[in-house]
Amino acid sequence: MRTHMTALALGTVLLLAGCGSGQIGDTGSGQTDPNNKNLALITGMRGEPFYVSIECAAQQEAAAQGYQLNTQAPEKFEQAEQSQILGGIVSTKPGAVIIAPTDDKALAAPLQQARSNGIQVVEVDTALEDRSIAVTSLSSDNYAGGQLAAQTLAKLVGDKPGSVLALNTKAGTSTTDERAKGFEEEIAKHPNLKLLPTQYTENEPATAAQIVSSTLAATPDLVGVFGTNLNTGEGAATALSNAGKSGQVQLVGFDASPKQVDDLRNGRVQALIAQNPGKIGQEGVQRAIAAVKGQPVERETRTEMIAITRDNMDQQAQYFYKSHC
Ligand code: T6T
Repeated sequence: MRTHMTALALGTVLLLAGCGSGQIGDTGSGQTDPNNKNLALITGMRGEPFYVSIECAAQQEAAAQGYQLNTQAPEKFEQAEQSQILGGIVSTKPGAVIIAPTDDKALAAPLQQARSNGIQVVEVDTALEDRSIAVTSLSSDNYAGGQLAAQTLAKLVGDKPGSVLALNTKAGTSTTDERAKGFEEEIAKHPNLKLLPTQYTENEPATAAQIVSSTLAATPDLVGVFGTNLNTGEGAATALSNAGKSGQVQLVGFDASPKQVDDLRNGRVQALIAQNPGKIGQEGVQRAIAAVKGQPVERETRTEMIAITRDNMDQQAQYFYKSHC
């Protein structure tokens, strides 16, 4: 089920209420020991504030419930290293693995193997294309987030005609692919805005910066940029600032890292679509424990997002991400 979006005037909060599918996930046929108190969390990238915020909340929840949580992450947002980490964790036989898969296909086989070994699979943030492997998935409604970004950008640009650019991360990243799609479909409703072909940055801020610099040079009527996640947004802000274009080309980012929040405050970014990673981490652990115990868990849950601008940022500090617990 898609969440309902309430769009208010720019400068006020745009909130997407969390909501679920109502369906119950399948815990699989492998034997899970209901008394297993060991859980694992594998995020998409070590030290990155979105995932740090998930980790902090997940650790807190696991400790409160008397569970051990082994947290690991690849150095880069990269499926080969993440699969290796998963292999090591499966051999320690936790009751559940809570994971943000870095690729919507490549992680399917190792996660299916985990499931066959009686390990419950809980997806947080990103998800596999194959919906039959995880017992439950918790994430923002990323398509709606992309639409919200487009609406926010369109309001910032106003009637001015011009081109807009979306920066995606790596093809096969379920979240940013959905954000880019929502953005593209919503921008199409604004006849003054011409959408340039979406560009992939491999999730590297430096690549995002290069793409924005070359787009600025080739597209004199560029009026807006959407960074579909933290790294693309941070890179875009750097490039616009280096070119002296901050505030002339409107930049809407996704996420709310300390750097993105600073950029919003100092006018290098005009709006951020913030997620609620703390809730995703906390509920991810709660779902994992329920699944280990054989209790029913909702198959899909969407958590809220919020559009933050300089005008309302001080009231929304609870949405800012953490760089350490
Ligand atoms: O935007 C988040 C996350 O939702 C996405 O799946 C990957 O990128 C981030 O971790 C931010 O870098």
